[in-house]
Amino acid sequence: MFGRIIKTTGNAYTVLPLTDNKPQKALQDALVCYVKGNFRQRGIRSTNPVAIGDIVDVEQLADGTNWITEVHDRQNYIIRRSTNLSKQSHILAANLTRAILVVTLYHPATSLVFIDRFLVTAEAYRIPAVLVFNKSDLLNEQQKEELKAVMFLYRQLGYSCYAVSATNLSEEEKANLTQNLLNNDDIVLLAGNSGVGKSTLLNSLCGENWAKTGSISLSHDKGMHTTTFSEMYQTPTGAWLIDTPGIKGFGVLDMQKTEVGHYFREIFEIGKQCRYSDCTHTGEQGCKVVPAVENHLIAQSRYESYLSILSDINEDRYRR
Ligand SMILES: Nc1nc2c(ncn2[C@@H]2O[C@H](COP(=O)(O)OP(=O)(O)OP(=O)(O)O)[C@@H](O)[C@H]2O)c(=O)[nH]1
Ligand SMILES: [Mg+2]
Ligand SMILES: [Zn+2]
Repeated sequence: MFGRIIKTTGNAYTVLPLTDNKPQKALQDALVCYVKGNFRQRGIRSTNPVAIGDIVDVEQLADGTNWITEVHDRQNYIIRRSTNLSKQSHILAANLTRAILVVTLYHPATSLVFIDRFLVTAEAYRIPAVLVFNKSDLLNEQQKEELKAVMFLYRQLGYSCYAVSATNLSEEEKANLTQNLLNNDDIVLLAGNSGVGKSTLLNSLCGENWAKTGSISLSHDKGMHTTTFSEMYQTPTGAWLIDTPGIKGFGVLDMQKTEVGHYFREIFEIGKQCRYSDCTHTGEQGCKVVPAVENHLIAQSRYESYLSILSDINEDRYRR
């Protein structure tokens, strides 16, 4: 039997059988499966050998237990380091149609560096990413202006942006999000910091209170890590939405210094005119990127995110 991983909990995986690569959609046919302790995915070192969204082969034993024997080649995946410098990597999800990064500028505050690091990884693995700015109901006038500016920045770069309030999504907003992001059979990741409202948004879009939601710590203005495992749920249009546990840092993985600029769309465009093709845009002669930052053609925040990824890579080299 083969199927798609629709839920991961520690070492148990729920697999939905597939026929001709299409989900059968009969959730009662889903099997709880395990992997052997020595199971390793070739080529990728990660803390989870099997990720949500993976297509796997399952062996069903006579004693009633089900074992994952093979992970099929991944179309794509989102991978990160748990902390910027750790060697441990974690595959968030695989075989995605697109990724939605849920962001709140306040309560809790998502940093622009976090947004950019996520977008860079999505670019590197060719996964279309969109930004959903949640909790717009909590913003004051000044914060609303800030949100507009941030959305303007990312829209200019070509990323679709939505400002919503997941606890109070209008029918029109629901229809708009569904039409643009949740077509039949799409597999769509919801990612973001803890407490930004991923599970709340999922429940609104699925029309059911399937995913558990939590509260925000009053003293720290941070989420409480309510969702502890990844699970995908089907929307009324037949798309699949993946709820994931909130993540703190987003370490970018396996990138050469000269490659990082390829995944910042505007740095890539302007960087084509630098004198040297291996320019890292950090003070080389004939670099066109640094002057573009000075002239506000490239946002300061984006350049800072770029430098922060470069510095992780430098740091790594130093440690080796
Ligand atoms: N005011 C307001 N509160 C919201 C909104 N969306 C979510 N919340 C609240 O924010 C809190 C956290 O929401 P969750 O959906 O649990 O957040 P999460 O991103 O799934 O968090 P983790 O599972 O910890 O990663 C809950 O108390 C929600 O009711 C919103 O649009 N406006
Ligand atoms: Mg959650
Ligand atoms: Zn340059």
